[in-house]
Amino acid sequence: MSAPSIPKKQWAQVIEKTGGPVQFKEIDVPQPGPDEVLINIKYSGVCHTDLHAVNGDWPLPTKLPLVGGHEGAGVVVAKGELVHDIEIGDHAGVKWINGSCLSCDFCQQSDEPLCSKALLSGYTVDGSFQQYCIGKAAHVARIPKDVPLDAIAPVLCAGITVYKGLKESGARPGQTVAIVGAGGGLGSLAQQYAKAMGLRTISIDTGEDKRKMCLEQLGSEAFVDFATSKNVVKDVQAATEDGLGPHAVLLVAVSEKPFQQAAEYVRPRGSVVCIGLPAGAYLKAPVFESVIKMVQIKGSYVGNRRDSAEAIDFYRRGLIKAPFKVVGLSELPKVYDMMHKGQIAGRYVLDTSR
Ligand code: 8ID
Ligand code: ZN
Repeated sequence: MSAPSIPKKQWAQVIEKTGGPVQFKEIDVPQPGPDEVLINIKYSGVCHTDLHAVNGDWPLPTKLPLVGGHEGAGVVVAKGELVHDIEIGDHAGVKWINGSCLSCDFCQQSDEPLCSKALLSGYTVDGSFQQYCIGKAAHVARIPKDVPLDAIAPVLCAGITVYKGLKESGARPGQTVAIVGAGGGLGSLAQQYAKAMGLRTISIDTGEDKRKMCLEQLGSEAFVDFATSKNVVKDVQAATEDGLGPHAVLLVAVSEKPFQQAAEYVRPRGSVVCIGLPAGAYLKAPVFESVIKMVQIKGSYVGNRRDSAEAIDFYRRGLIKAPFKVVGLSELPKVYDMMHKGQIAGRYVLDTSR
């Protein structure tokens, strides 16, 4: 294949300072280092993490100026001289873990997200809200050519993260998982991965659109509306066949309250997996019930390279169908606005050509 021509300038969404605004403007196309590839991003999903980064919600500073985005799918257009296992023309994805040291205790055991030197796409290094993005070759996701780049984009963070979270939950086929924040990006994919893994799901979120999507499109057996329910704990338990509560809870909501409720409705010996990262939030659980019910509470953070490849393969095999809407890269501020208001059912994906 002849080398593609790479422009000097490109369009990107950039913040100059924490709090925004996000500016759609022309910036330089970066050049890959020896162990890096340059990916011509075609589509990028918008994750709530990107909005946390704009707002400065977390106790970890971002780089500035910053190009956000970490669900970027596209085509490799250049590579450094040390890169031998991915070729120009291959399809590849920029995920949250852009790179890691590959030699620390955690990297050696395939726990790359725990590497203290991990580079975070759209946070500590520029991400996928631009037409040309750099990724460390060891970490970019390999995307088979028969997989559509728009649909796979949300899998690159949301899909990998919920797939890993479901594995961490220990729930087994036939058991029930409550998905809290089920109507959002992670939540919608969580229902599909759970179903593909033989798990049953109860969805918790709010509004008619999200109820319909969860029950009619994504395969949940029950929906509890946290805004209208008089007693979420009772309603979630009542949604399980024997009334004892779900075997696991996946917390992907962006508010603190559900992080304080889950241990109350989870089934004895069940697990509560915390994934969502609401600003300044604390976990709370009654010690007495948690002890006598032998409840496990844990965190789960994206996934390693193997989890990423597996999550993509679930999609490739036709097991994952979650709704997404495509809009232009220029429309990112509108997407953030809807996300902030909780108005997005599923995921928005940005087309970087407009
Ligand atoms: O590796 C990780 N742990 C990881 C990876 C990726 C994303 C963590 N995250 C974090 C994000 O930073 C964010 O904090 O997961 C969270 C969810 O990301 P998202 O799915 O991209 O957000 P969304 O699409 O806005 O969906 C959030 C949903 O939560 C619902 C909202 O209605 C929305 O549908 N929700 C809220 I806000 N409060 C709720 C409540 N009390 C609730 N659902 C149920 N009960
Ligand atoms: Zn994300």
